Amino acid sequence: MIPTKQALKRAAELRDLLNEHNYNYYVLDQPVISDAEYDRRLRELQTLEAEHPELITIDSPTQRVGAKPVSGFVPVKHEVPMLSLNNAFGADAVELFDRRIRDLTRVDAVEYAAEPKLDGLAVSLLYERGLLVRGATRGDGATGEDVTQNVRTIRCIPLRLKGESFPPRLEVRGEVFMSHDGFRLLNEEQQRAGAKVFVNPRNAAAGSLRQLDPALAAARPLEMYCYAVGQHENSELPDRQFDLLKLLARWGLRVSPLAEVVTGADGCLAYYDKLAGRRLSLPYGIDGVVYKVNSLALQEVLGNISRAPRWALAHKFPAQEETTEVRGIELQVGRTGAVTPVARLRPVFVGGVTVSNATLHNRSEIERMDIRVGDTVVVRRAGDVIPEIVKVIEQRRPKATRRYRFPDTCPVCAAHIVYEGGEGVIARCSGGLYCSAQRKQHIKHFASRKAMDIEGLGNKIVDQLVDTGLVKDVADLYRLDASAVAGLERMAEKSAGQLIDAITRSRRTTLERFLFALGIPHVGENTARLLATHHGCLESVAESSEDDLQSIPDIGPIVARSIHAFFRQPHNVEVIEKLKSAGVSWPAPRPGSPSTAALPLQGKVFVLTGTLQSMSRDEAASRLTALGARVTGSVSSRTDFIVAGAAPGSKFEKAEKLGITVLDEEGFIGIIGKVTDTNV
Ligand code: JCF
Repeated sequence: MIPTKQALKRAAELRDLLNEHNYNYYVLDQPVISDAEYDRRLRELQTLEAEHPELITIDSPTQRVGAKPVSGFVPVKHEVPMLSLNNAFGADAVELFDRRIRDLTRVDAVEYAAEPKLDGLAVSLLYERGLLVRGATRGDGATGEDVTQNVRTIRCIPLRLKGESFPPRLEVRGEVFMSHDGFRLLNEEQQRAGAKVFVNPRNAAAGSLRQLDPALAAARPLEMYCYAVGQHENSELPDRQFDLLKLLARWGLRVSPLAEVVTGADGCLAYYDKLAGRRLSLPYGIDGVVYKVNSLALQEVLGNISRAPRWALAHKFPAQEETTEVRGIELQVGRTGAVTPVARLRPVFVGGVTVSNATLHNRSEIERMDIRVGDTVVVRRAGDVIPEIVKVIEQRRPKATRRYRFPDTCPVCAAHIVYEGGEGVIARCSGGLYCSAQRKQHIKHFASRKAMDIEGLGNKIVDQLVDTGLVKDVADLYRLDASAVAGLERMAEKSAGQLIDAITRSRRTTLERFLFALGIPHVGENTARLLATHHGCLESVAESSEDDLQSIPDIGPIVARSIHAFFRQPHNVEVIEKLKSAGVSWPAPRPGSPSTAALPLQGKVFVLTGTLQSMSRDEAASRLTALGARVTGSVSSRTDFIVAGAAPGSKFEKAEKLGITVLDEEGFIGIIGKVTDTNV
């Protein structure tokens, strides 16, 4: 059947509409029509095309998927080689890069186009008369593979360029990658289907692009940011890299919204710091930033050395994953008896520090991953998190290894280990304070900065004090004399005297510090502060019923039960009495100070981020809690205020996203000052 004029017109309309929607949705991330409407229009076009196959065009949105599986990929020779980038790992290398460019170009302050370096793979797109005709991988830079069918399935890649001003033949280059969410969903799907699970988003993106069946590739959540032009015909390009990016965006191609123009090495380094701070809150992985001399004329002057341009530099973040060997698996016994397995590693530099230990979390984690002594493993350290083992490289497992067996008894005191929690994941030594490991941790906690703040009472000294029997409980600290301490290994007389002075000074404390120092399970600094402000004196806390305790906002049944039980344990009462008779004391409550009266910031939830000029974060938290507010570590929809000091972190961005009130330091002081003046 010959299509009517009307059918022709309608098909063109639908194509434009659907392509426009695709652009709004996948390139701009701003959909303007609903998914349902999109699906309706797509079905209408599919019906039309089924009736009149001659209406099908190469840029029809129905033609993204549907190509037949192939048996291999055809090589593609890159007319203009696809260059790689020189890497830099520190500020010195960036300064050297900028100095060379200044020397070679005689320009004083060089402008750079800076952008994030995506952790994906480089791809070339060829457009002829605005239509996507070929997609190719980088390969070795000279020859890649034709992956057109798979590239066509990537929704943010236009099948037809927008506008008219594009060159008749245009090669665009960029990075194809997978977002963290896309990667997670894909792996969940793969796991359900019993298929291969990918190690990281980069491998998943590379594997997806090299899928032989485009229908499978279509289901992979790939994305792309474009950053360069390769071959192009009969046209003038802008004379700056940044303007080129803007032009690519006008043609409907996706470019990074984080690209910026900066000046000199300082500008580059400031950009690097900014991106490093945002790295973990971005929805996709970046492994550094890229600087390119902004002027294309200067780029020409500078040229390439071997296969990398002299005018560009990849400034890499420290690697977050490295491989190393497991030298041993040891168990650590914490203050409350929790037994945590720890891997001792051959030290490696990862995430900016040298890592020689990684947490193994718990028994089921070791069993799940089957981590063995002698294994080669991938360790990961992202941001400030504790290093952990991501996976075992089984191909590199030596012959004579054995499965790790979690013991039944505490490695320190030989008491039985009991398992708690849903799947018995928490292992706990049942030895209590008879276990010297628990006793040591308890003493370390007691002496720590936010507790009794005994300067100089470090891990090594506590270990010796307990091992020699000089200290059996925290009260014994106040009976130590300088000559006994000076007898410890590597303890000079002077530092022994200083330690005794620090212990003496710690006798004068506050109720909240003392309550925190006691190490009552589930009582952190916040709860200790609440107890101190609501009760005013230790006796009142100790005598409270569980119900009384629960009447304090933010104290729930588990915490109340733990506090109540603590003060009914004879050993604890005895140690508290010993501490008091050794002279540990705190100011009596001010008459008329609030006990259970409503506080001005009662019920308000605050999050602190960044550095404050006028006080430490601890002090800010202390002031807030004293006014009845709760201070938490992470931003959620329940957060009322976020206080952002200098250089705030990702919490700030999250708060902005959630529309939470952000206070700067002045605003914060205003609030605590005002309520302090009028209400307390
Ligand atoms: O994001 C990237 N991985 C990336 C790679 C960004 C760029 O601007 C690049 C690149 C590789 C080569 N530019 C070149 C010239």
